[in-house]
Amino acid sequence: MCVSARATVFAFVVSIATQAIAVSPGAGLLAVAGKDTGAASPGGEAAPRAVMSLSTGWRFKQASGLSGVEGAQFDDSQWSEVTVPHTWNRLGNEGTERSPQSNSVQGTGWYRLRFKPPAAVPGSRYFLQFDAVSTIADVWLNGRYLGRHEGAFARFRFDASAAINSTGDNLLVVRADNSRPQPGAATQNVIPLSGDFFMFGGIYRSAALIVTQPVHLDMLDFGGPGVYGRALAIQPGTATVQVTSRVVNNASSPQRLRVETAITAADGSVVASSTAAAGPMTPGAVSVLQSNLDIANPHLWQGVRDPYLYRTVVTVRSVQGVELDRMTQPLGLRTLQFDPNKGFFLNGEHQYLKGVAMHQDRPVKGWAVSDQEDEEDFAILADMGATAVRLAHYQHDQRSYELADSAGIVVWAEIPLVNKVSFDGSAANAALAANARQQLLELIQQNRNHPSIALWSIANEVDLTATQTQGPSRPTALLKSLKELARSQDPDRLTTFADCCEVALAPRTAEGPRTADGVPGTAPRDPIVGIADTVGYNRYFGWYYGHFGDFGPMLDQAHERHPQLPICVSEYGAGAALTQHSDDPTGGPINPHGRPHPEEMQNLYHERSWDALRQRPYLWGAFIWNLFDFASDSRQEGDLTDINEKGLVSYDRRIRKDTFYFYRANWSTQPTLHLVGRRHVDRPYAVLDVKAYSNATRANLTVNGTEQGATSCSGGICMWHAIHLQPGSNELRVTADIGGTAVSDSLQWTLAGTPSVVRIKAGDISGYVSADRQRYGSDMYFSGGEGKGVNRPDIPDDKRIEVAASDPRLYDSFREGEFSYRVPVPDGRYQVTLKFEEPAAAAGERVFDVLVNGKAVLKRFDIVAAAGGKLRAVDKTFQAKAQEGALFIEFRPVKGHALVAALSIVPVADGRASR
Ligand code: GCB
Repeated sequence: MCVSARATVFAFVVSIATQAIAVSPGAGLLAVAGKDTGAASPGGEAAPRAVMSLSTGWRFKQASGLSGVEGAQFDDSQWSEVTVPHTWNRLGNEGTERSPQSNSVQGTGWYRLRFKPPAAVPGSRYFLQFDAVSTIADVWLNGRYLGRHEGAFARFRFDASAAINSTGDNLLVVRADNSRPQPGAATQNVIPLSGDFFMFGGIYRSAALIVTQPVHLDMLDFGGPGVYGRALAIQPGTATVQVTSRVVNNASSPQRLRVETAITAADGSVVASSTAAAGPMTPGAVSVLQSNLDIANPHLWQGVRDPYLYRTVVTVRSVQGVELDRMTQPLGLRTLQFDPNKGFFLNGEHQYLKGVAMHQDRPVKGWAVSDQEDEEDFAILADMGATAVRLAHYQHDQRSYELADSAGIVVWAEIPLVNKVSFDGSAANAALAANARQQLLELIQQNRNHPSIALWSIANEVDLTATQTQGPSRPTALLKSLKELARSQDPDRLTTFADCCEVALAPRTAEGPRTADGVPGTAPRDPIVGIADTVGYNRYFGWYYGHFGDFGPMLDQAHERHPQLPICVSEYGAGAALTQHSDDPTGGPINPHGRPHPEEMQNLYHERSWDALRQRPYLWGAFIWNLFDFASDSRQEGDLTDINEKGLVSYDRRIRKDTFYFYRANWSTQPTLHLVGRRHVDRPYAVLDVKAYSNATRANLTVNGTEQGATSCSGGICMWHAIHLQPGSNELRVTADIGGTAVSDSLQWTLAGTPSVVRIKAGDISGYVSADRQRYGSDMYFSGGEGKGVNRPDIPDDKRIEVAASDPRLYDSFREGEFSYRVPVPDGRYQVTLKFEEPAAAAGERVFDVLVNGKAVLKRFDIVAAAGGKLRAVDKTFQAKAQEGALFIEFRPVKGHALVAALSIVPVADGRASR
C-alpha cells in the first residue's frame, strides 16, 4: 500500500459572505502574517498596507510582582533600552561551568514602547503583529488590554484599531512570561510541558504595526497570510492550482470588490490569472473566495535539484480598481509519496531523505537570531549535502521555511508537544489540548504555502516521561485529535510524530522480557505508533543504550510490526566535545549524561549508524540529531554546561566537527577530503591508524613529506593503518583526485613521548595523566574483551567507589574477558608493568594467565589474592623482548574473566628501565 499526499482532483469556485466573525480562537487574538506586507506595488501605486517595524526604542525589565506597568504614569526611565528581537536569557558555550554572564531565569519580562503610527486614511485598521513571544504574551495598548497569546513559537496579531491613537503618541506594553511549566504556573497548559531545550523568554522575533485599508485580506486567521494556494492536480501538460483568499470588510458600509488572483513564474511573468467579483460584503464579513487556475507545462519544485518556485499574488480592489490589499505567497508544485516498503518519492522519483534536525538558538542571542543567521544555518546544511530538515521541536521563523523552499530542502515541521501531555501521566486536560490544537492550527495556517513542508508532526516522545517513571501514558486521545485536525485543515500533507518508547525502555531489570529494541522492558502501555500517518523513531543505540549493532535489527522489527506504516529515523546522534579525545573510542564505556564525550566517539557512532540506515530502503529518511549544538539547561556534558553537544557543528557555528565531513563525504557530490582528528593534536601513541573522510575512490597520505601510500576509500572512509609518527611535530597531508578536481587536506599532530614508551589506560576512552606525570593514552592496541569502569559511567562523583592506590584514578577502568594487546614498539628489551585491581570478584573467582610473546609471565594469577582484597591496586612488572616491532600480551582466563587496568611499557637499557 502506498500512502500518498497527492491531492485529489476537484475544482470549484465559491464566494461566501458571512456575518462577522469569530475566526480566531481566544479573545482578541488575531491572526497572521504575510510576506508582501507593505512595499510599494510593482506598478508604483501607493502600498496598500503600511508596515512599521517595532524593533527599536523598547524599555525592558525582567521582574515579577510589578503593577501598573501598562499605565501611562508608570516610570520606566531606569529600565534597560533594548531592541527587538530580544531575550533576557543567556545560556551555554561558556565552558565546563555556568558562567556568571548566564541568565537562566524563567519568569516575567516587561517591555514598554512609545511610538507614533504612520499617517493613514480614515477607517484604516491597525494590527499589532508579533512573530513570536515566549511563552505567554499579554499585550496592552494605551492602557487597554488587547489580549493574550499562549505559545512561544507562532506569529500572532491583535486588532489594535479600537485602542490606537492614530494621530499621536501610543504606549505599547507587553508582558512575556516563560515560567517553567509546572502545576500552578501560568504556563501549566501551554505546550511544551518539558523538553531537552531551553525556553528563552522575550519578544524574540520581530514585531510590527501593520496598517491596512478597511477592506483587507484576513489578518486573524491563526496568523496565516489569508491567501492559500494548493495544487489540485499536477500533470505534465498542466497543473491546476486552487487559491483560497479570505477577505475581510471592516468598513462601515457594504463593499463590492474585485479579487485578482495571479500566479507568477520565477521571472515574475504571470502564468495564470483570474478575477472574481465579491460582495456586496456586509460590514464585518469575511468572504472566502476560491479560484482554480491552470498552469500550462508546470515547472515542478524538485527538491535540491531544482527548487522552482512560483508565487501566488492576490490583489483586492474596489470595483473602481483601487488596490486595497495585496498578498504574495510562495507556491511550489510537487507530489509527495511515502511508501512503507520503498520510502519517499518526490514527483514520483525515489529519494532517501538525508536529514538533519535543528533548533533555533545561538550563543548570547539565544532565540533572538537574525535572518542572516538562519541563512548561515541553511548554507551549512546545504554544504553538508542534506536534503531534508526536521525543524525541531516547534514552529521556526518564516525565514527558515522560506530558505527551505528556495534551497529545495524537504521539511518535517512540528508542534512542541514534547515528552508528556500532562504532569501526572493522565490524558491531556481540555486547556492543554486546546493549546496544542491552537499551536497546530497556527503552524499549518502560517506555513501551508511552503512547498518544502512535507509533513506535520504532532508530537515528540510523548511517552518518555511515563516510560521513565513507569506511570501511565495517556497521549492517545490528544494525538488522534491532532492528527484529525491536521488532516482536515490540510488534506494534502500527511502527519507524523517522533517515537521514543514504542517498546518500553523500562524497567531495566534482568528479569524483564527483552524487547525488540534490545533493551529489557515491558510491553507498551498505550500504543501510539500508527496514530499518525507515518512515524519517526528517535533511537540512540550505542549512546544512551544498547549497541551500534542493535539499530538495524530494531528497525527491521518495527517495519515488520507495522508493514503498512511508512517509517523513518527521526533522531539519532551522539555528543562530541571539541576538547575531549580518544585514541580508540571502542576502548571503554561512555557516560552519555556526563563527561568526557570524545569527539572520536561521535565519528564512530555515525559511521556505524549511517551504515545501518543506508542499507534499509524501506526507510523514507533519517534525521541526524543535531546539526548544531544547542542550549539545554539540564546538561553538564562533554566539556560544556547547558549545552547538548550532539551537534555536528559547534553552537557558535565556527567549528564543523569531524563527523560533519563524514556526512559531506557520503551525502554531497562536492569534492570532500578531510583528515579526521583535527583537534586531537597532542598524541600519546607513535603508531596509529589515520583516517580521512572523502568521496574520493582513492587517496594518498604523506607524513612529514614521506609517502605512506594510496588507499582505497569506501563508504566515505579512507584508512591508513599503523602509520608512524615522529617525536615532536608531524605534518599529515592527504591528496586525492575527485572527478578531475585535485583536493588536499593537512593537519599537525604532536607526539610528546617517544615510540618506545607506551602507556595504556585499559577500558578508558579518554586517557589519563597519572599522579607521577606519566601520560597514559586511552585504551588501544587491544583485541577482544570489554572496556569497563569500576564505577558505572553515570555514577555521581560523591558516590564513586575508589580503588585503594596511591593514584586511584589509574585503576578505575579495566579491560575484561579473554583479550590481548599487540603493542607496537621498536625491537628491543622492555620493562612491562601491568596494573590490576579487582572490582567485584572474591578470591578464587577470577584466575587467569598472562603471556608475553607466547611465554607465560603470570600463571593462575588471582588479583584479590595478590592485592590482599578487592578494590586494591597491585602491579606486576617483568621484562620482555619486542620482536618484529611489537610486544604481544595475552590475557587468558582460567576461571572467570581476565582483567587488566593499565599497561606501562618502557625500554630497558643496561638492565635499567627508562622513564
Ligand atoms: C531526544 C529528544 C531530543 C533530545 C535528544 C537527546 O530523543 O527528542 O529533544 O535533545 O533526544 O539529545 O537526548
